[in-house]
Amino acid sequence: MPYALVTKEYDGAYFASGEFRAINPMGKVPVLCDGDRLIIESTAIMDYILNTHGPSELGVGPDNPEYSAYLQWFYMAESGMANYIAVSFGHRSGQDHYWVSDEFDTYCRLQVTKALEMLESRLADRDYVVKTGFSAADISLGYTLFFAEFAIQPGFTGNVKAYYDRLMSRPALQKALALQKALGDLAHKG
Ligand SMILES: N[C@@H](CCC(=O)N[C@@H](CS)C(=O)NCC(=O)O)C(=O)O
Repeated sequence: MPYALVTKEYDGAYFASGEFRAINPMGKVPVLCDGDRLIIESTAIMDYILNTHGPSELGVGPDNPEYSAYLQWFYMAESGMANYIAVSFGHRSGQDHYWVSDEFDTYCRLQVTKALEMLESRLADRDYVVKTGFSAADISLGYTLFFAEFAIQPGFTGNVKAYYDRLMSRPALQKALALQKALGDLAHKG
């Protein structure tokens, strides 16, 4: 699909500004703008694209026997993993407004550990979340694992490590990372 990528400087003051909060009152990225519709929450954005611009082989429907697992991982990657990683990452950043107690940080990391153990079992007999192949659930998880790797370094092993390497080597992801790097280099040059 054709799209225009608008990058924003990762700047707390700008995210808190009236200008940005008119786009996303939560002061976060990403935001999707489709015509006059603005939608936030990365998983909701994927769901929206799949349902309004599909059908796509990335979307798994109720006719697939593994539909429930697809939905579970599609949502859980963000709500049950990335959110905890974000809290822990913020806590370690040293910035006052992200501070939480050490006990809550431990709790957050435990949620991620449990989810990774669950994913390890899920991947015991398959390359992706559903046996029919790569889907939007793997995109959700791919982002979350990528985030975990640099934010809290959980040290992937076994099936999760193999899965992460498989996702990272996908040409589409490599293309997105190259674009991200090029945009970063441009921003540095001013
Ligand atoms: N659940 C949200 C999380 C969004 C989120 O936390 N975005 C981060 C960047 S990955 C952000 O903008 N953080 C800014 C902040 O919290 O100040 C989603 O899936 O879109």
